[in-house]
Amino acid sequence: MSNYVEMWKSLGMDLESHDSLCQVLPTAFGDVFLSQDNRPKGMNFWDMVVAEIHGIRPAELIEAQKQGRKVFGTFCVYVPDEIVLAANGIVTGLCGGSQFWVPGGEKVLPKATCPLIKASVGARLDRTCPFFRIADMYVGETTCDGKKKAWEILGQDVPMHIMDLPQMKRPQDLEKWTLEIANFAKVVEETTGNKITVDSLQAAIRTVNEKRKALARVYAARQALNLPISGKDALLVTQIAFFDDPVRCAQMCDKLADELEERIKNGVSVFPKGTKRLLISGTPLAIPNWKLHHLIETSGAAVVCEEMCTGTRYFENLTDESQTTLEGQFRALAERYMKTNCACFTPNTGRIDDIIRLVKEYKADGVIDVNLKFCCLYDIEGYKVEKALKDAGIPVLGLETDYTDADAEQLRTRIGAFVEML
Ligand code: BJ8
Repeated sequence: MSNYVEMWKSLGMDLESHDSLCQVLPTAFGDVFLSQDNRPKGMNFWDMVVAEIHGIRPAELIEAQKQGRKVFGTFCVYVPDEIVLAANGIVTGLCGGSQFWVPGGEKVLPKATCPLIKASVGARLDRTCPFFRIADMYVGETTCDGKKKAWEILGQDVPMHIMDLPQMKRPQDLEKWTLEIANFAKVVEETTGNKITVDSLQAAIRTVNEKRKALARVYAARQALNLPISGKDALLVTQIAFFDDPVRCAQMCDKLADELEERIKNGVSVFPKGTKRLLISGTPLAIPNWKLHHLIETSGAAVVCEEMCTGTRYFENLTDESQTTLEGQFRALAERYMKTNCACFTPNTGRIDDIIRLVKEYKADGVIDVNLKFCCLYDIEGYKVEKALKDAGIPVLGLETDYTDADAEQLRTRIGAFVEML
């Protein structure tokens, strides 16, 4: 990634510190991904993207900014990309998934904060992530308490817009979210200088729907009994989807899905017959958090689905494309996004229904319900999730972890025992 030094300098990044991150990433990626046998050829694209993760896409974003486009950094799957695209803006995910950034976050946040939040704040304050430097505006949301308060620190020297997400799903909450989306549209129009029209929003809704359909095709291939792709590779596809251009993302996912469907026809599997199939539910796994998938897939099991925001919560449900007024489109977007079941909602029984449905669809032998340390929302909801799964006769293992490797061996033992029991 050394070709990008001048670009990083111009972004005001801390090059020395950033260098140490660049040094560890290729080894980690090699150990986790390139060590796998018989990977789909289509994964070459994602390997290339990761090899240049702080280079290729940031360079594209800077180029787009030179053409007058604005970049919006987001942290949650409830923020509607469609609104930004409709004003010719660009969306990039900003959630931090590396322990490398956590100490930087701990300088200003309590240690007892979820690692995703600490890493995101650390990446910004330590100036070691180009995406944080490039974004013209951050878009936060009122999901968990940790994020809400972190926005006040993150927004100190960058324009920050916060979407007030309802925490219940009553009719008045849908009304409120529709208004919140309409208000976001105004903010995006002001920031980009572009008007959102029925046509531009229609095109954006279609673009994002196509991306969701393509991701769904990749996931559908994981429902086959012979698994054409590992859980690690599928997770990587989803993680990169938060950063990539949505049209290219859909094209690459469709190409990969073609190959996976062909593999299924030809009986090609990346795991031996009889490998136990696990569904993972819980808090998101932001890039480069590959820890759990790697532990599972080197412990004799395969991950067949993620009921996570870096998984099905990202692409399930499409937005209605038939609306002909902006009001109707805002409402359609609100309806689509309110179908997502995050633990920040109460009650959130829809998530339990989702998990049980996904277990059947992906023919999972068991579920690992994972929680990022200090995420109370998913931790508390874990009680009901695990009870419902047990009641349905589905084996479940609850795990809590963070971004460090300190608990890796302990987790491996627990995962191994769970797989053995299945
Ligand atoms: S829709 S899961 S992306 S809020 S940051 S809640 S892990 S303590 S990320 Fe999320 Fe949107 Fe919900 Fe998905 Fe817990 Fe950490 Fe909070 Fe987190």
